Amino acid sequence: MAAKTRILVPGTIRERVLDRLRDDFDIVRIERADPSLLARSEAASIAGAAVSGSFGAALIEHLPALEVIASFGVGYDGVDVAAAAARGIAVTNTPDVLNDEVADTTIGLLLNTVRRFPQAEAWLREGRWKREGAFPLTPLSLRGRRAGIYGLGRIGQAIAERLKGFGLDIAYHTRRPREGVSYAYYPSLLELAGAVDILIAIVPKTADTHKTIDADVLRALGPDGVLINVGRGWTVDEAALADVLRDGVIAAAGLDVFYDEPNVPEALLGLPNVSLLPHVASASVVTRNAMADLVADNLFAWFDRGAALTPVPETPFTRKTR
Ligand code: NAP
Ligand code: 8YV
Repeated sequence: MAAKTRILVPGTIRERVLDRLRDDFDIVRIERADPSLLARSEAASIAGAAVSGSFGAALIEHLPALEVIASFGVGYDGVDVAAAAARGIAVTNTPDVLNDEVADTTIGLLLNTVRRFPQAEAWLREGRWKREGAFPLTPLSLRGRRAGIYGLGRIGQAIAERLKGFGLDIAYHTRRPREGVSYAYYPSLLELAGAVDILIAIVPKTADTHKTIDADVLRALGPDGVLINVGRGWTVDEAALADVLRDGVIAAAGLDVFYDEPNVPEALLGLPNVSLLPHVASASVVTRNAMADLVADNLFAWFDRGAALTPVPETPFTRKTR
């Protein structure tokens, strides 16, 4: 009987990924993506990997027979893609299956930020409605606003569709204008921020997006301005954001992602005009299961048919061409 293909799984991953792979692959688990946890002899037999989180160059280098890394999540910034591409190793992610969930969460976070629903519920639960009367009217509303989307990709477009239903005017910034959309395009983030009063960030973590939402961009958003970030915390200068929220330079912010998760800056935690979520935009059972299935299906497709289902653009390899 032929030996099963060996798949490395560093750290934790949704159990459903392992359940899907167990019968067909030999799964090797290590506590974290650290090459010192895997003897050279064992490392030599690893042909694939499934990971949720980090998979660095040192681990890739330690695995001479590695062909494919299936990453859980559409953002694959935890994987050293340049190191993988240099060796002809395919990297896959989980696009599309989470678009609607993440877009739904974005709208929920926007409403929580603008209309202060978490605070209103706390008011009720604390008995203040009975004792003190109605929850104060919210100074902010979605009515009459213009939303700017920083990153009009798969998820950005799903967010825009929802915002249209709310009757909002929509604009966007990406590096290149997107064909087939009628929203107003701004060639720079600063110009977009100056033209809207809601800025929604849904860009990947790359060298080009680091702290691009800085004091200048936030100032351009203006005193009624609302920032929503569902992309990566990496994109926001959090110290500048805390300053502008404290000083009323912008009105409010809603954040699902942070620079150094799970650490959230005290300066943000202490502010009343910020709504915070612990990176839950895709975190429903149905959507996380769909993501888990796509991780597993990418490994099956690679080893059974020679090509992954959703390789990232930097690694367009097949088993034949690698
Ligand atoms: P996508 O389809 O690749 O879209 C990315 C968008 O960002 C594209 O419109 C792209 O347009 C734009 N972009 C990239 N670099 C840019 C830059 N330097 N300046 C301006 N625009 C830039 O990706 P997606 O599937 O929508 O996902 C986007 C990101 O959301 C993921 O990478 C992930 O980090 C994050 N995410 C977060 C959660 C969560 O749980 N909070 C869940 C899912 C995804 P151009 O290439 O034309 O610039
Ligand atoms: C996940 C995400 O929370 O897909 C992404 O890029 O940020 C989220 O959907 C994460 O990748 C896995 O926990």
